[in-house]
Amino acid sequence: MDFKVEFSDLTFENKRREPEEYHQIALEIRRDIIKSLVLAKSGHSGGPLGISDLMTVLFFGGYMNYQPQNPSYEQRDRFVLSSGHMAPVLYSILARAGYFSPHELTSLRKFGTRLQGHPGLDVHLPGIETSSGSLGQGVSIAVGMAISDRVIDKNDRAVFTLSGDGELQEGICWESAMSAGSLGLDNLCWIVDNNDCQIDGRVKNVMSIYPIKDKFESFNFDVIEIDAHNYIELVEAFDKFEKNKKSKIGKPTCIIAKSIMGKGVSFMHDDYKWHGNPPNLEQAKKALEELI
Ligand SMILES: Cc1ncc(C[n+]2csc(CCOP(=O)(O)OP(=O)(O)O)c2C)c(N)n1
Repeated sequence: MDFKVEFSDLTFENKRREPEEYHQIALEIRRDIIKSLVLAKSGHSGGPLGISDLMTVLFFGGYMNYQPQNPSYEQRDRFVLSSGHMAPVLYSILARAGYFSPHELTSLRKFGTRLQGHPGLDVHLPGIETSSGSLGQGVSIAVGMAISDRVIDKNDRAVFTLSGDGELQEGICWESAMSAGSLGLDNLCWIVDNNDCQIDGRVKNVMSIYPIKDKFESFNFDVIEIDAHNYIELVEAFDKFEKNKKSKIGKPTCIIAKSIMGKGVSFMHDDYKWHGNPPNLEQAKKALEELI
């Protein structure tokens, strides 16, 4: 098949933008996801595509304080991808932010590279704050980071973490939520990727975690429900978190982001069977034709 995978050199600044600009960046991120996965021949397509809009606003909308040229800059905000299997979206975001060359995205899931199937500290990829992939552990680590910032060091840093909705079936998530809520960690923003899909089907059918909002509210979170593909709602949600943190509201923020697995690619749209599969060459070509 006549099909060559190439990555652009584009990088993006971290600043407030108009919705159309976010849309264009998110398209680049989605193209990266498809390209890196078709080369890897394994990995997760659906979740990363579904959360691309949110990740774009978070990293390229001026909501996180970070310095790609100085990744361990002490005052940086931290992002923990608790759904470690969604690594392709994080790798693309970090490359496009300037942490490493976008050409490194060709090495996803290859032996000995820094872009392993799940983020790992052992490979020293700039921008990765912790290893993750064992569901539930990332959120507990993020809560630990938020405790060290707010309770021990008393600094102004923020901690963002992203978990899946299926991931909420792990008991450790609720221990983490209880700690965060009872300690009033208003420097913590917990994002739930609510696509209602998980590896074996619909979350509500496999083992329901609904109502998500009531559960987080009962643990003292300020809960915001949004459409994860609406840039206005995304911006409002992150603005609200900033406000909560600044005014020291005494509650962590939870953003329930209603997303669509496989968003942007017609044959993956809202289909849990794309949770853990890569596109083949033909499918990648078709997906890239749609992502323009
Ligand atoms: C502790 C643990 N158990 C099982 C898995 C295998 N696993 C990886 S992703 C996944 C489903 C997660 O569903 P969800 O969080 O909704 O992610 P999505 O399908 O939306 O990508 C499972 C069971 C794991 N990574 N960690």
